[in-house]
Amino acid sequence: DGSELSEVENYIHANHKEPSVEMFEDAKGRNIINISLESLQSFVINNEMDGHEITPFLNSLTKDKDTFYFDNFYHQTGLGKTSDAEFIVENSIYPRNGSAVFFTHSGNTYDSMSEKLAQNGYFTNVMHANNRSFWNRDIMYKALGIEKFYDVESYTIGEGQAVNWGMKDIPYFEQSVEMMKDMPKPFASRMITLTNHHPFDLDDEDMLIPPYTSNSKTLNKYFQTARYLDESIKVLFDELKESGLYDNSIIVMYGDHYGISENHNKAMGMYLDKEVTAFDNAELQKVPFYIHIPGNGKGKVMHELGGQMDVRPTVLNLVGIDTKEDLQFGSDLFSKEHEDFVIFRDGRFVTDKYVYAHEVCYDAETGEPTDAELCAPYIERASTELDYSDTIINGDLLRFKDGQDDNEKKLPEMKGKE
Ligand code: GP9
Ligand code: MN
Repeated sequence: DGSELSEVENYIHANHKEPSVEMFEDAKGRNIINISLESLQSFVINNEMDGHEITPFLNSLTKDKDTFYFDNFYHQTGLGKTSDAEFIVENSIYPRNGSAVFFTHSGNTYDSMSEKLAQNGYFTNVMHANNRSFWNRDIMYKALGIEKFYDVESYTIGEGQAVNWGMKDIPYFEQSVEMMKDMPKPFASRMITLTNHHPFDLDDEDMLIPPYTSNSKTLNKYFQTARYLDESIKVLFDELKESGLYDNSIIVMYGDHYGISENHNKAMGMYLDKEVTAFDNAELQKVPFYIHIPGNGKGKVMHELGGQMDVRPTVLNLVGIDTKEDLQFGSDLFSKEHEDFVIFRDGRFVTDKYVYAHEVCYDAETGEPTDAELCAPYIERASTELDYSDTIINGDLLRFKDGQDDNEKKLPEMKGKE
């Protein structure tokens, strides 16, 4: 039954944060272009590798008057990687521990951002040049109420336009903007990049900077593919301006998960010029988060501590859609009440004062272990929140939520390929 639901609802409503009055509706009516930046971690932003800027375009955005750049933002994914990030951004609910929720719970009822946008007149879609069944996306997107999936068959991959896992990001963005021109307006497109993916292979002509030199081939190549991803975003912005879509759109970008695992701590330590501890590994889970609103003028670097869970409420509030009654664990990053507390899927967490990793409580300022008691209340809250989230997924509780019982009928029909 739905009795578990009311307990979870009470917890979530007690933690609700009011949207920021200054930002609510700032992007109302505009197209939403939400980009998953494959494997992009924050340590490359505003940084250099052997004197080479790694992400010049994304760096310039951090100083742009129309851009909010969040430099204290974490991914919250588990084994489902890209798909977990998609799940979080759509639902503001934690993915599952030890398995990919896209595979295990694609039959559930959800109250996704896409569904909410569709109900508010947006044409919702995902653009990703891979097979539609990868990560069980074709099935899960139906459950998320996404109206159309532009998969690999929507793209033409010409000579030299594929590398590594598939279509290169630059031609992918070029062809995607062509398709956007024909979409009903306003549209909400989630775009998933691919080139900056392990093992970070690139054609010579796309290497815009040399590799790093360390004992990790992976890290060495990562800087080059990150540089390529950056270039592709610049191309996207140029194409959007050329197509006339730019002024009436907002561009949201998030790193989906880490690209460099703890297996490369030694090489990473060489690059960062320090020994990489469990504290540093937690800090390295920071991924870039950008909200670009052409003409807005209020842009700045935001130090608010947040995570992927916050994307749904933040973006919906920006376009003037309230999420007060929704079952979500994140909150609006622009809200004055937003709390500095980010829980990772594996139980680690970060607050403004502490970082908890591998059962050690660290002082966030010094990175040194501190009194375990100081982390205790947060450990409790982190486990409660993760449990509530699991309860929602395992019990398919959203089907009991008001107005969701006839979900099946309300969902827009999945549109097939043209
Ligand atoms: C595949 C792409 C990569 O379609 O999203 O997935 P990942 O391995 O990063 O989860
Ligand atoms: Mn990924």
